[in-house]
Amino acid sequence: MISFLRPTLSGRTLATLLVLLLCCGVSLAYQPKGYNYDEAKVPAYKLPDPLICEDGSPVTSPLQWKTKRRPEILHLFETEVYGKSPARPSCLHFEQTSCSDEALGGHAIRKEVSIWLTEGKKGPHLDLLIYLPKSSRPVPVFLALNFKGNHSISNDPQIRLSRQWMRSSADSGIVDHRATEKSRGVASSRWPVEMIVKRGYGLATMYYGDIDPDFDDGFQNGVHPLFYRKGQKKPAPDEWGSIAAWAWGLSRALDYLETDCLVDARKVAVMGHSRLGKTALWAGAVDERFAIVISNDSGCGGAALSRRHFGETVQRINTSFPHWFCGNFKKYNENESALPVDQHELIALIAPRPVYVASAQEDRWADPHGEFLSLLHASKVYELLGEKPIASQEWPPPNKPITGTIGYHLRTGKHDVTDYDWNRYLDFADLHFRK
Ligand code: GTR
Repeated sequence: MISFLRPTLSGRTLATLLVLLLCCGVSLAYQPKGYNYDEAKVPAYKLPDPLICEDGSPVTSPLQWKTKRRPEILHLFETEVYGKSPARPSCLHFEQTSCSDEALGGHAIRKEVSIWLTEGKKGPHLDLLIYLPKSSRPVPVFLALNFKGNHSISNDPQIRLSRQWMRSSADSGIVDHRATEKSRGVASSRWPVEMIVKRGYGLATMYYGDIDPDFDDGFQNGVHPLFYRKGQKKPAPDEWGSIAAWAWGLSRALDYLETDCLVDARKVAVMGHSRLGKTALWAGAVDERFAIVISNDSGCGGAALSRRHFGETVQRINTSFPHWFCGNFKKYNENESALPVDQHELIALIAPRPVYVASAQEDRWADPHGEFLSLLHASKVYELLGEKPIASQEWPPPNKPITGTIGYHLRTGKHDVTDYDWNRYLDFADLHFRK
């Protein structure tokens, strides 16, 4: 019996068991036990008021917001949450590595551009992939980071295969941390390139691991070491973690887009999903050149209010992903009420520019209701700046989008980016870019 079981277990059964275990691990990771998913158990909390200055004085004019309160909030997020990022490097330069006007069956232009961060061609560089509709005028563009390499967003065989470190995944054709030909198009369901181009928009994307590979290596790889002072070995507690670095990379992509005469760089919408949704929000807060900011299922450390302690918590995110935020953020593990800011003030930093937050009904780990409440509590800053507050005080039912300067929807389904989401973002961009 034993000798019969042994070979069976070490063969196919073992493989199946392993796959089952991994699957369980993956789904559990998105709704782990021991966290609150019950609205009735959300603790009582008091949010910091975005319109009361640190010295206790109220903000009563747009000028006061701009010159006093906004810088205060930005500084707190920089030093306590995401960490301060360096300025644009003076030797930043761009190199177009491919261009075709035969993309998408001849309907689009496809370009690849390398963004070099240091002089010459040494050191890390970021590879930007761009699809543009053929147009007689510069076009508005969605800019978004991707999780699995530029080649993963489409089956287009001309896209350069990423050579960067990636999380291994047999399903996605990523072997020994490197992409293979099998990984072409694996993320295409999240990237409706044709739909975007058909509606008159460009899409620019780059692999987030070009900026900083997403694992905790003490900030030895990626862009961080380029900026260390003499003798510095890792960022100080108030200096950039990985999210801030990814956001910094988005600004460098915008630096390039500003030089591309086919692009209307005053109309760039920065968008991101999940950890990259947190990143898009931070990019939009820091860099006011982004005209629209879109967060898809960004959750804890993104659009969701930390003080609600619903789903993922500050402690949990700092433990699972110690490299995402700055060192100082760890002070708030199980201590959210001590945070000098909450995430509605991240939204407020984007004001008066249009902002869109999307949640998914089954994505309770990301606290969909808390994502909506951030918009609601940021509304008074929009009003102060002459824009309309969010159009509904009530959390809307699924698939009933709210639009205006502040957009929101709760989609049915799980943590993902779907055509439903993209259609709403395109409608939102039409509303603001085509007026
Ligand atoms: C989860 C994490 C979330 C979210 C997500 C993602 O594991 O807890 O905060 O960012 O990953 O980025 O896919």
